[in-house]
Amino acid sequence: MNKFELKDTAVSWVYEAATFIKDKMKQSIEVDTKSNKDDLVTDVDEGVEALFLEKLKETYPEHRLMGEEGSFESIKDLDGIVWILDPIDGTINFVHMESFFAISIGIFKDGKPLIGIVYDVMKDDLFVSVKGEGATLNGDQLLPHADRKLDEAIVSFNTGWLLKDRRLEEVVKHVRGTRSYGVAALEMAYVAAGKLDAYISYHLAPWDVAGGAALLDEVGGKMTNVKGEKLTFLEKDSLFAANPSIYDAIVDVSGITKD
Ligand code: 2AM
Ligand code: CA
Ligand code: CA
Ligand code: CA
Repeated sequence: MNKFELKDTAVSWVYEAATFIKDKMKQSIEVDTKSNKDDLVTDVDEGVEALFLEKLKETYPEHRLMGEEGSFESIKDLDGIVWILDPIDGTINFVHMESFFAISIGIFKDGKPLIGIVYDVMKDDLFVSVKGEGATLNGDQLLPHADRKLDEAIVSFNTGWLLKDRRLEEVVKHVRGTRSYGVAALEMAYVAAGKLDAYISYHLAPWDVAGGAALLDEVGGKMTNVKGEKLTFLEKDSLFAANPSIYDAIVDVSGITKD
């Protein structure tokens, strides 16, 4: 199996899933909560995951799926090829704003990213990476990160994390601006594309980060958890993804990753 063919197939399924999502948006969407009031799921999230399960069974029966809406339960390791799927990343945005949500896929081979896809469905922005081939946005090659000074940086995180870790106040004070989009995969893609300079979260799952991590790997982005440790892509964890030229500066002013 050729990595370019695999990428083309995955992209075609993402477009099919996006058409399904947009059709459902014209009808009615069933919204449920999972663990708490900000943990939403809809029948559309589940429908997209079912679409990928079906496609994989037909086309690549030896590949495994780790999706947010249930298929993750059978995945205990990342041996062989594993598709790590967030069928809709940014479900709160999907339900409330009908925009700013993404389909995110990281196709991993023996625990390492092979292909990354993050698709902003309503904006029609497609971020794709193939290992060793770099990353693209709508077909245009993403450039390696330009050097950035902290006082010219835009950093993204959910404002609620300030309540959990007051050290983020130092980040807010030292950067040009902060943003909060509520869609981790897209925020990581924006860091990969240099539209944002860093993204921080204290609670994400493998499917939130796998697609974005594949993109970031291909442009030389720096990515750890907020303790400065490597991500495993098997457990829930925090995330600190950054243009490598400001990662250390954020650590220096705030102390995150220390202790
Ligand atoms: P989701 O929309 O797929 O659930 C919101 O800031 C970001 O964090 C989204 O990418 C969201 O993914 C993710 N997230 C992870 N765990 C979450 C949770 N328990 N509740 C809400 N969002 C969560
Ligand atoms: Ca969710
Ligand atoms: Ca998600
Ligand atoms: Ca999701």
